[in-house]
Amino acid sequence: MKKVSIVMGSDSDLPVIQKAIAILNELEIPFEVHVFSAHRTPEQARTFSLEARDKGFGVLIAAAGMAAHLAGAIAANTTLPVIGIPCKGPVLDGLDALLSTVQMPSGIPVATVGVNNGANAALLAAEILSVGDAELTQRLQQKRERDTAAVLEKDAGIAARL
Ligand code: RP5
Repeated sequence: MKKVSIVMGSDSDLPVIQKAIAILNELEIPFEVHVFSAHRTPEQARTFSLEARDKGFGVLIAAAGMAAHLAGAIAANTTLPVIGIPCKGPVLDGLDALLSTVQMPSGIPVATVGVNNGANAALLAAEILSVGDAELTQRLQQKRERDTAAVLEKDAGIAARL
């Protein structure tokens, strides 16, 4: 199976990507985690992006906060699908990172999930990889059913908590 890479702009973004890591583990998808910054280590981010396809990656996830150019900088150097996670920073509640990540010019797409939504980034990566992979498709379907059952359990228990 192709690997997923998770790149974060700083190790301070780790709490956000922990949610992605948990889901990739749950779905038995191989992954690597790196810290590269569009601004602090631009050469390393560029080299990683250029080599990603040959290194066996199928989807790249990039998490960054503030002036969050990491996902776009990675997407500029690969035709692999790139998923951006805008991370909430100390000011502006993540709106800065959201706009920096989502407002890409035509021709260089970044599939941007919600602020701090590492879970959706991992699920979207899994859905992309599941195209043409029947076993992963089945694991995704089973996860969806577990998640649905968990919500229905909350519905059944909510009255007792009021
Ligand atoms: C961004 O700046 C990083 O992705 C992080 O969200 C933010 C702050 O980084 P640190 O100063 O905590 O290293 O590039």
